[in-house]
Formats: sequence, C-alpha cells, structure tokens
Amino acid sequence: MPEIATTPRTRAKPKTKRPPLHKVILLNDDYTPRDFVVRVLKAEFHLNEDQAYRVMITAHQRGVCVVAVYAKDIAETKATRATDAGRNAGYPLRFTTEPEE
Ligand code: TYC
Repeated sequence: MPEIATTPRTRAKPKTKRPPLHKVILLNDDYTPRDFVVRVLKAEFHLNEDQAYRVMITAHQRGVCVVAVYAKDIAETKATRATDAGRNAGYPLRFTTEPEE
C-alpha cells in the first residue's frame, strides 16, 4: 500500500491579526530651540543624544521626521505628551501620528 503524503503545503491562516503600528512624526517649526526638541525626544521617546539630534536635524532640514512606531494608543499618548511639553514651555512644537502603510 503506497504511503500518502499528508503534510500540508501551506500554513494555516493565523486567526488573529496584529493591530497596525502608528508612526509618531515630528514637525519642524521656526521657533522651538533645537536643544529643547532634543530634550523632549530624549525624555518622551527614550532616544539617546545622538539619535535625538539626528531626528531633530532631519525634521529641521526636511520638515518632518518619523520618531518611532508604536501601537495606536501609545503613539497618540506620546505625541500628545510631547506636544504638550512644548506648549507648556511656550513653543509651537508639534508631533502627529499616522498609521504605517
Ligand atoms: N527649526 C527650529 C530652529 O531653527 C528647530 C526645530 C527642529 C524645531 C525640529 C522643530 O521639529 C523641529 N530653531
């Protein structure tokens, strides 16, 4: 009696989908001091000095820079807290979020 191969060729489809990640985006402005932007990036997003400087200077030169990606609610909370830190210091610093493609 010939043996019949029973190994499935494809994996079963996973039943749960990961929720899409959301980008936190830093927007440039003409007023917020560079060192303040770096300080907020370090405090809220746990970037080191070098990472924070690179993100700040990229936003400064190109207008925007992706800071990090998180689950939606975490991205929104961090963007709000970082924007509020600027407002509390009298600066128009802004962070937004958008879903990853
Ligand atoms: N453009 C600001 C300045 O020249 C610095 C800055 C950089 C502000 C990045 C916001 O997202 C920003 N003082």
